[in-house]
Amino acid sequence: ASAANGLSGMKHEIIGIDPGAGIMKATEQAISDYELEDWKLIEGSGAAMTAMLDKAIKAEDPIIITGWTPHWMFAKYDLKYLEDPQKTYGEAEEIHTIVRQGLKDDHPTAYEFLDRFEWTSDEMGEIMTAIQEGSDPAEAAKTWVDAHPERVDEWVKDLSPVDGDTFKLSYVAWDSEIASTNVLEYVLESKLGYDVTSLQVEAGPMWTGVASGDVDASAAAWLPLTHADYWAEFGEKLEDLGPNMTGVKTGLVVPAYMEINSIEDLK
Ligand code: PBE
Repeated sequence: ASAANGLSGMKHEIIGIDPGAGIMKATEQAISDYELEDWKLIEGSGAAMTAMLDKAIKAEDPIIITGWTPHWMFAKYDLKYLEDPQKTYGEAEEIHTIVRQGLKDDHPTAYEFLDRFEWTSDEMGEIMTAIQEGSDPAEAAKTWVDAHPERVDEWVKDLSPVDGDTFKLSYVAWDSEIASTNVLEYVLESKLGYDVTSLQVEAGPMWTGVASGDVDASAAAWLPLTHADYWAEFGEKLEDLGPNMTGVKTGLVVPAYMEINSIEDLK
């Protein structure tokens, strides 16, 4: 693997995901901040990106991807974030739960549950790994919820269940958000009596849906940086229930066998 560990002979491509993802905007910003004009950010999807990562690692080829934590790929492969001395990918990122205006009056039980909902990246990681190993997402969420009654009780204790009220969640098909949304759906249905529809959409429509009131809630708002543009556009038109997870991160990620350590090394 002569060319494998450095950058020589490597196509100057960063393997990205869906164009609406905040990490794509941050990566365009990184290309500008670090003067990487000869690098190209490739659009795709989370699934295509992890498929390419798997293939590269099996061949010990060099690869640079847009990555984030929590994600099962860090458990499966030996990976590292490239240092980001300019902090283009921000610091102290969090995942927030956002809800439509008026939700508190219309669905007080769901509102209170969503307001209490918070968990850790390790907890989410258990579900992500189960899904990656072949479990159906709804089944993986159910298994996790059933195995963690004390945690779930913190979220639903003393709330009055409803009788089949309909409720709409929206999310993007990022692995982290597939896990969280399936947990919310299962708890809302099995513990609180709602009839839930989870709409899989692009990032823009996810924010627009909650802002317009077409969707009740989403647990997939990455703030303050990753979704800063969406927040600037829609923040006033919805309610932010605060973080459901802290200490999350985004950046450029490479296999540990690569000899570069910083985004600056791409120049
Ligand atoms: N992500 C995962 C999303 C937020 C969740 C980092 C890919 C994004 O970049 O918008």
